[in-house]
Amino acid sequence: MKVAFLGLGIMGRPMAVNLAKAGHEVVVWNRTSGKIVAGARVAGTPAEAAKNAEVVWLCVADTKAVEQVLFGADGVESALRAGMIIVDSSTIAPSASCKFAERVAAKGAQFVDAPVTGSKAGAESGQLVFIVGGPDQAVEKLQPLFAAMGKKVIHIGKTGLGESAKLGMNLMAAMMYEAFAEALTLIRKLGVPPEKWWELIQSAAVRSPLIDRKAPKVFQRDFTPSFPLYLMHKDVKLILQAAHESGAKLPALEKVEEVYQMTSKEQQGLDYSATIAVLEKLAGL
Ligand code: NA7
Repeated sequence: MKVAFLGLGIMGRPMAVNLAKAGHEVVVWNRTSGKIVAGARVAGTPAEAAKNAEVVWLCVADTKAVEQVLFGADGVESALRAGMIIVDSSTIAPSASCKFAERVAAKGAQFVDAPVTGSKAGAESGQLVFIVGGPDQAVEKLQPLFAAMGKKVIHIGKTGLGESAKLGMNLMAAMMYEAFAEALTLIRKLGVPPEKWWELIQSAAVRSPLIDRKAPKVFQRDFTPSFPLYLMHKDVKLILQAAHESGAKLPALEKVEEVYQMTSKEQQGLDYSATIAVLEKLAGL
């Protein structure tokens, strides 16, 4: 298929690489120039990338970035045609996805929200899970592209529900990591050897694949970003916004957000596991 891929960050670039590898005709664009993808042509603007595309796939930082790429200067909007499908793998506000879908539909194109889980490693190995909201027939047409980048597609329902489901999942990720980080801080203060404690966690019901991935790096003080702190903070704020809009109350997540607020500017680009440094500082460790 002819695909324009917009946004070549930690997630977007390997996704575009896998599309090109699978034989699709890929044109890429990134806000900051200089990023290339083997087998893909580089376009100068989102509009140019989208010009002859059947599918325009976005993976950019946040709601504002999606709006700019779609509707800003030289955005995709001017290239929209009937039958075109816009797919957004960025994690953004579900209510914004619905608004973008309406604007895109005014030009006869369709919008599918398809945020992902699987992190950097999943994007590189083509093992992402797509969490999808949008019309059945558009989602069906995208199957060969999903297959090139991922191992599973969960079609949750109508537009916006992919993002809503992703926010529910990331709420758990932020809180599960916070639980681990607070527990590790406490046991160190109490004098429990961390390696003995980790042995216990590995044998207990609280064990989780998420913490299994994060903990060894935390023990090595390796905060190389797999999921950058600034993006998890963005998601925590999106979750609180969605809670506000829907009338849900999330008192524990509000507290977690306070921890994110205490992170330094230097920590923003590190993995979100670096939030443990805030707890360590508060504990005098
Ligand atoms: P990264 O690695 O931080 O990459 C972010 C990408 O978004 C990168 O290509 C940025 O371009 C692009 N970006 C950021 N702001 C804009 C604006 N305003 N306009 C156009 N492009 C922009 O993030 P990930 O790849 O880990 O994550 C991407 C999404 O998936 C995000 O929503 C996550 O929560 C999930 P740059 O190179 O900085 O010019």
